[in-house]
Amino acid sequence: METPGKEEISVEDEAVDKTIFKDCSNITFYRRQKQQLSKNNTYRALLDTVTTGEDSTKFQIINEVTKIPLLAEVYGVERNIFRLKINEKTPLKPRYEVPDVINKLNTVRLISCSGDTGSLILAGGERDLKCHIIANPFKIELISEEEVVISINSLSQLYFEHLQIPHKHRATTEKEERVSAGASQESQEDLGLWEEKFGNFVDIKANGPTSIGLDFSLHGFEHLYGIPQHAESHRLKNTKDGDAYRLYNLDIYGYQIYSKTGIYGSVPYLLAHKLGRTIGIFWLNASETLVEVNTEPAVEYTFTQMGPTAAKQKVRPRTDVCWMSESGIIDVFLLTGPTPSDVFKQYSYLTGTQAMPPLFSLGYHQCRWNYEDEQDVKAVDAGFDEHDIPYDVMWLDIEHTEGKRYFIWDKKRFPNPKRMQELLRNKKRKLVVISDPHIKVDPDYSVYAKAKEQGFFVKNPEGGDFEGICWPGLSSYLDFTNPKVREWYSGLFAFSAYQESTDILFIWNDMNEPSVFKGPELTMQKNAIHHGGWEHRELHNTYGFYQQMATAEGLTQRSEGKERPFVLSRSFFSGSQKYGAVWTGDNMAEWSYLKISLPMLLTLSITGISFCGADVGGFIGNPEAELLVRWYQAGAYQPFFRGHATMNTKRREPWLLGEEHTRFIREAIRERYTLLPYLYSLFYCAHVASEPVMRPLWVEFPDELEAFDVEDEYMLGNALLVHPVTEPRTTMIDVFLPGPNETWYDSKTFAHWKGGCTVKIPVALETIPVFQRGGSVVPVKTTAGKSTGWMANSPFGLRVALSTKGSAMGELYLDDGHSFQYLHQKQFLHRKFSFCSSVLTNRCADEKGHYPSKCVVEQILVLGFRKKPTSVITHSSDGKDQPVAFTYCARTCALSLERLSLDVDADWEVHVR
Ligand code: NBV
Repeated sequence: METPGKEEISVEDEAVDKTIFKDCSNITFYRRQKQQLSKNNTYRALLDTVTTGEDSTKFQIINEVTKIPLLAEVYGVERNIFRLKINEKTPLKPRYEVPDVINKLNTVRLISCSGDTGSLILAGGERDLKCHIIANPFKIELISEEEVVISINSLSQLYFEHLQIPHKHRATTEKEERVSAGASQESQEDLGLWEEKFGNFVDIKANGPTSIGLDFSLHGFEHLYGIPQHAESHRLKNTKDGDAYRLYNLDIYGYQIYSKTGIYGSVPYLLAHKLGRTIGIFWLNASETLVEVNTEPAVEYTFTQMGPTAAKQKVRPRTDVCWMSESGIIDVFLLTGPTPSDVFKQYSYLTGTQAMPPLFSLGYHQCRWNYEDEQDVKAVDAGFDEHDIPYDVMWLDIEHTEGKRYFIWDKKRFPNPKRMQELLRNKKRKLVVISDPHIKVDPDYSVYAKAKEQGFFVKNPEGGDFEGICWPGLSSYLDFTNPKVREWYSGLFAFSAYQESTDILFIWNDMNEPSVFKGPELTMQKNAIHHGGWEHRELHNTYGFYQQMATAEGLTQRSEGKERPFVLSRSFFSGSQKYGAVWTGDNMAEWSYLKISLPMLLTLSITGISFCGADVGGFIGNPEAELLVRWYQAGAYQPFFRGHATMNTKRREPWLLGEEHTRFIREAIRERYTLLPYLYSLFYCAHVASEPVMRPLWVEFPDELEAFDVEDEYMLGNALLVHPVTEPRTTMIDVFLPGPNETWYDSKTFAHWKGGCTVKIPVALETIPVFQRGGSVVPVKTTAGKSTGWMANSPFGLRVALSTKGSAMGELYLDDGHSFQYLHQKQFLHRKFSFCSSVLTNRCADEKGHYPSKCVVEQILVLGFRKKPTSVITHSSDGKDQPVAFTYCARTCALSLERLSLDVDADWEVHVR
């Protein structure tokens, strides 16, 4: 087997050596900022320079010591968003501004209202929002309803390193330079101005120091979330000195948990929530970034001299956030909410919504590094049928290629890829194969030769192609930041170009941080050069984003724009949601990793990336049978559901751990399949209305303080509360059921509780604690098929859970599950089910959509129906009434209607009397 890369890296059952990766103390721009900011660092806005244009208001700010001017621009953006840009007024050359992430925006003209002489007030937008610019010291306050919500630079952490004439072209001595960088104590080497050492690596900085930073005080807020990806709690923690959240995409095998180290992807966006308001801060920067968070809790002061009514005064809590980036400009969006759902819409207005996934991709995926050959694939595929376990997608890892030459099959292992795909197609299943961004240096490999010829690789500082070690051995890396490279790469997925690929084959982009085995921190050196002459340091965090973009485009194009792509990417950035799914990388087969997968996925979900999952079972190591079962149960209720394992682990296909465990895994996967109509409808909602599929409790219960810290349970949509079991040998769990006015129903036993309390639930190994919220209708399929393809025409069921008022509501979205016809031809069905005054109705929720369906609603379950009905009658739109049989259980208050035949796409009513 030709895998020279593995000599460089050992694939053990243990996490990788941590000394390979930096912490804040090794990051020189962090040290420079800390050192400089400890000194007097005031900036002053020059309000006599204010100019107001169509789009923005501009003014200069100067550093009181250096007197070098910066140019600030404030934009009002549609939907109550403010944008602040700060750049050098006259940079020696352009600084990097992140392209391709932000949608086309409509700006709102800001009107300047008079402030006092030392300030300027800008107003605009739909609501009572004002932007107050204070001249000296420079500060901006964002005011809503006469209250300051966010203040910017109130801690004077604005930091901006100006581009300088490089060393060799100027006469300044190193000493002068250190002084100008505020660095008289540390040597230039320590401060990494023009050169930075880490281990054996030297980063030569052609542009010198270019770091930027700014602080934000969030008034009244103490709950912050976001800035993935970290293996950390959902709520952001206070950072101590030297332990900031790092955003730097890195390949960390078996990453440590409860750590602020950056792993595979970065979304430089956080949300803050308090009673009555949610806001967001989106720091648009693709270079290495650090975020410090510090909450000053609310303090109570007592004034003894005053009268009794004023005896106590509470000072609001406040959280200070400081963003620091190695390079680029300050470009920040303030999302003013005020509700969580407003913030989600504001963010997706900027970066796009979740792509509508093909239905099959919401089924179960079976992966392993590696399914060895065609025989293996055939046997695993048959195993699912033999054991009556549904699955949709077989995955092939790097060993399916000829010597890690992506797009070329290893013909010894896979002599007839088309035949293999036909086998899967006949089973109505799909295949996903891996395609990494590194390209083997081999002139006989056509992908390499063509890319080389056209100059499509990232360059080294000397102008040659950058070469690094990865799976294929010596490799070059495609420069996906170049639109021409993306266009060409997309073309490689055409059926004519990708030999023996068919339309059931989809793609997995791995190692796209990018991972470079012998590189600094196992990634690309920062002075590698991209299209347009930009250094890698400027755009590192968007490398994987661009690869996924090009891959998704390629899959769409191969079908002439007709079929939805599916692309899983390990690395991501803001906006990656437009191109497919992401997962949490190389986790371990340990309970603690199962547990942390929940906050990790919740964080991704609220930062726009709904289609996310964690390797079920844990990638590294051998899960005990109980852990594997629990992981399947959790995964069944998460957006992307894939079992995966590294090489050297024992085989763990769902039927290998004994009859009982197989049964529980089968049940979990089957439950997932019955739930697909609900899940698919949630994805539609994420796609069109920006609502995350998986939601932390605070999103659904924003007025309930107790919900703000919960991360061991979550809502799937607005109807299901899921509390996966993440501890071994659990027999009882505490489940927090939010909302004093809510009713919750155990989805299996139908037991119910009033919300606003924590209940103890007994659990056996087969139990998945899932609770349906009173007032909801969840559409399901009544049985699971072999794969989603087999279920297209199978009947629906409705799970109606009544609120205390005896009502319920829910929606179903349906289309062909694979094409773009829902978009272009409005071929979809959007129905709304409501239960009110003992009548369940099925009505159209969106008249624009048409998609005739052969499916019927076969079962209806009504939970919380207080008394036994005397009759149940269905009433169709053609006026026909028909009595139907029912069963009623007085103990559980569950009414069940079976063997119905109500068209899912037609209006009807069910009257319960
Ligand atoms: O391609 C092999 C693996 C893959 O299975 C895994 O899911 C990725 O996260 N890949 C990483 C590279 C090697 C990891 C040691």
